[in-house]
Amino acid sequence: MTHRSLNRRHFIASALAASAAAPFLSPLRSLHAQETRPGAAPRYRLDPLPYPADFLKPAIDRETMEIHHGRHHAGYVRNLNGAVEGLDVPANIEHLIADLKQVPERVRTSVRNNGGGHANHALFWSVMTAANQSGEPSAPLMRAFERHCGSFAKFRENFAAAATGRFGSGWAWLVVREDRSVTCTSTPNQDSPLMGPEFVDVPGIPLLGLDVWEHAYYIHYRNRRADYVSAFFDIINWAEVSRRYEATL
Ligand code: MN3
Repeated sequence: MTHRSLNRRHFIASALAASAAAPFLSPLRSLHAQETRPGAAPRYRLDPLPYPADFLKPAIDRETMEIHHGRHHAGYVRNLNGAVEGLDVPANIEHLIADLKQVPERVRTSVRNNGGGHANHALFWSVMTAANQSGEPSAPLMRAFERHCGSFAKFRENFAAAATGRFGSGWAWLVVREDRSVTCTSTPNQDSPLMGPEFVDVPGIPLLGLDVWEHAYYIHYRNRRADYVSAFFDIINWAEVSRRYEATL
């Protein structure tokens, strides 16, 4: 193992450990508590949405939320449980996808897609809230935007560009990199920055994620992804994103 990958492992592990104390990981704590006897199933669980399905409208409509959570996210969890059946894997979904190389090769692609899908959507629900509760980034996060992106406005520009520029299905991200800088990036499919340099262009700890698969916006926005991305900025749960950032400091 290279020095670099040791560093990355240490970075991911310490950031995950730090963030385990934060309220936003309470769904993940419940996954932890669920780790039971070998062979017990299901290993991973779909938590309910942390708010009613119409809580985010008009930015995101009720029907989209119901289908997205109740069918798409549920499908990732179900398929993930099928893929890891009988395997000794971490109960914490973020730990699982941060160490895909430990997953047997025959199910690695399925765990990458469905484990990524589970982790990404769990994060996604948590970083959104009603527009009148969106708030603003904490002072430390605002300083990080200024230092690493140039300004908060520039962060928004970069994040929107990552979201609208991702061809096909994928995600836009705000991540903390190993050098502790924050930056915007995107991934295809259900890849997560947590998966590391073997799997993604910009590895790191995701603070904010935006699903830009068509299933995330097509009912209301049809093909107008840019309008969906623009509306997303109104419903970012800045308290949660700031907590995630401060857990990495
Ligand atoms: Mn989705």
